Amino acid sequence: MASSAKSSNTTTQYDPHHIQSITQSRLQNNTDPGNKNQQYILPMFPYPSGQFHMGHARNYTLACTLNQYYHLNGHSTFMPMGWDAFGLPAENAAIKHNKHPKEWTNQNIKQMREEFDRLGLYYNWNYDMRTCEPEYYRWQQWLFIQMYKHDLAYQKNATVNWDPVDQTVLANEQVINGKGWRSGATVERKEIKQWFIKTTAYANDLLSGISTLDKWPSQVKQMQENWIGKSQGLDITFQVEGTDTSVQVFTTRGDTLFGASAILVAPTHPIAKQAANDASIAKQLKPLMTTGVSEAEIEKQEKIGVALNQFAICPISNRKLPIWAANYVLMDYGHGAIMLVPAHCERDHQFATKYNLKIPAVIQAEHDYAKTAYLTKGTLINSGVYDGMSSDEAIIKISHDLQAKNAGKLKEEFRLRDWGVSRQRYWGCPIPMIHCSDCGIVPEKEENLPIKLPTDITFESGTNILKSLPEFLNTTCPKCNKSATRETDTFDTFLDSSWYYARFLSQGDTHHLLDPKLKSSLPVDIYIGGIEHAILHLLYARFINMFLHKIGLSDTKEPFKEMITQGMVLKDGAKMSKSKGNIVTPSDLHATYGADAIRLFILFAAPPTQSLEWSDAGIEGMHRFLKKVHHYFTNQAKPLQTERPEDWLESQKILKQITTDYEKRQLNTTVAGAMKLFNILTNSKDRTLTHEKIEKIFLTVMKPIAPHIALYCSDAIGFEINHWPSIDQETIDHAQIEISIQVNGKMRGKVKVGAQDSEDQVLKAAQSNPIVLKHLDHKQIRKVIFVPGRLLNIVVSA
Ligand code: ANZ
Ligand code: ZN
Repeated sequence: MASSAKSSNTTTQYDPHHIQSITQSRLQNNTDPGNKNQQYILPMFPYPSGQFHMGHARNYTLACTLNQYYHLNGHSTFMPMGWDAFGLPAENAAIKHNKHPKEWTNQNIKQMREEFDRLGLYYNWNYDMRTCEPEYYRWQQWLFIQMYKHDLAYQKNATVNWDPVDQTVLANEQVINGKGWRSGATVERKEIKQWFIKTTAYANDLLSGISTLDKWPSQVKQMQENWIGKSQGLDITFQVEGTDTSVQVFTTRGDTLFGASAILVAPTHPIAKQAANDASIAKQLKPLMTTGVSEAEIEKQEKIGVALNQFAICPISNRKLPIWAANYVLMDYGHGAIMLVPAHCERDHQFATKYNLKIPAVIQAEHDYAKTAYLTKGTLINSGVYDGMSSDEAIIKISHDLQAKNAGKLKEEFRLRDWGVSRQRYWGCPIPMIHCSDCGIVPEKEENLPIKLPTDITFESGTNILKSLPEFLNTTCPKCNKSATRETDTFDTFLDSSWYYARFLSQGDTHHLLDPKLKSSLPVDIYIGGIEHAILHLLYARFINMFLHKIGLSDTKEPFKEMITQGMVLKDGAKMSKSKGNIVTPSDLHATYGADAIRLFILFAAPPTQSLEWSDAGIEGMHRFLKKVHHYFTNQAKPLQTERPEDWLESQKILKQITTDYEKRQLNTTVAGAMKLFNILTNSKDRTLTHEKIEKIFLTVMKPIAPHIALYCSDAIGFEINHWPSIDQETIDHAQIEISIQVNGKMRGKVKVGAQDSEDQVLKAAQSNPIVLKHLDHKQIRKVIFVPGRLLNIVVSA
């Protein structure tokens, strides 16, 4: 506070809740979409679990702060919020508490919405959207039918995790150490018909698009790239001895063909199924299937196999290789079959060791093959005409030789699989497909959408509810009008969240998924969310947007121009979570400190992308700072009619830095900058005209980070915050500063120069200083060391 003449204002206590109540109504600055010069700012919408945690508070504060910043810079902003409202937790809660999932969900939404308001997180609630409402999922059904018509959706048999006790399909994360999470039963693999979206059709686009995402974190781009996982390799076809069938393998190491000592197929490969006609083989195959289907799960488990008593013939060497089924061969990668090369692949080495298969080495190396595989490429040995070639030469030569025999070729393979979107669950969007005994699969007529999820249900029947509801199940075929049945699977909730950013723009529109007038509002300008969504969610959203682009609903291929991945919130170094019992809830903090202190702490404690360590002292500190701000602005002295140029210069340098930090999304240092501005004010003995101007700058830069107090204090001094302050670059450029001059490391004087002056200009100024000149003594300058803003050291020869 300015210490000269105290004003006559009576000192009031800092009361954040009171301040919030009188400023709140003026903080909403969101507009409708479609405005010129608009920023579409979107934090990932939440799953309405009912628990509003610090991670939410962080995500939604970051977005709000950027929103206010852009608003002050003359942009209109669109920042909607909605709810990712379908999914398993609601269904589980429904079973547990005997409550309808919708009731549970809506109650949670209500609670969480209150938290948003309490924390001053002002979203455009006119666009509130819930994925469990028919007006939302109608367009999802429509979208799926368009994908089906474009040959991007299909049904096929796929292996799922099956809980034999609960008689239900389990998601990978519901399989814990090979057991069902609820029943504890050993999980089996089971094949059922499921719906897929053909993400692989866009594999190359998804990969090449990554290079256009220059405002995405490189880490996230790398994760996307790895997930798509393009591999260069060879397809090789082996004849099955004594039959006219063949088995195809995909290998990235065609150079090791002569090191193959068996062919392994997946337990559900046609050859294994055929062999299972023999009851004893069928029995042996069973244990290969009693494990989860996720790659991570498969990687962990012991590698086991069964000899199928058949042989494959190598197309190049004509060697006979035994065919086995093995649990670690995935049916849906490559061709569901591999050549076993124990000497050069670690998994294969383990397998061969267990079953006493040969380990022929074909790459030259000093290596103990009894212990491990040798993985590096090199020079071929024991490989007939290919001996002496490098691995890469051999791959090319072998591919030519295979091609000549029509037994293989070079092949690009993607790790990316098609996206399984079927869930055998009630609480999800019904898949709008009909099964007719005459016409097969027929999409529902678009005019009949939405296919509503029946709401009058009970969970007693346990398994698939939709199957047990004749009103839902029975319908007529849209093609032939005969009686037919509906698909009873519902969509994976990842589909719900893969296009919501587009729908927000047209929320409530009953004619279009996205009004053509609004499609230029895509892409989202700034998308903010947790790193845990770096792979699947972003990939699915990118895929769907590429499809929207294809059918003319989006102007761009990519949905999100800039991506900010926020770090985790930690306490004592561990993730803040209910299971660890180290939760600090925003609502508890709010009761004590109010919204502004929480927002300030969240922003100040760490850069957005790094993890944030919770600290009680930290929030206390913010609270104290706000108290001082409140006190300063509610106890104002009349300004002295003088200026303080040095304080003005300082304020301009800080303002410039804050502005740069906003552009770099370094929101933590913008808070530090605001505090420095405040220090200029409180460190000054007098309140001058200069300080009056700095006060306004301070309150303006506070508005995005602590909006309530900023408005309250600006009211107190009769100032209206309405645009970002322009930087007085003149003053910064023409500022004079003192630079210390050394000769051979010894201080010889100071010179006044321009703050922006170059090394040469400072050297000239130094050379016109008589004392410095004396010490230079016409000697030759050997080196000049310049520390801008501080020092110039001239090194001369002795
Ligand atoms: C022979 C070989 C020799 C292999 C060697 C590797 C090293 P990426 O790079 O991820 O594409 N593979 C192929 N299909 C498979 C399936 N369905 N399930 C499990 N494994 C499969 O991996 C390609 C390699 O993964 C292929 O190259 C194959 O093993 C294995 F020294 O073939 B390789
Ligand atoms: Zn029909």
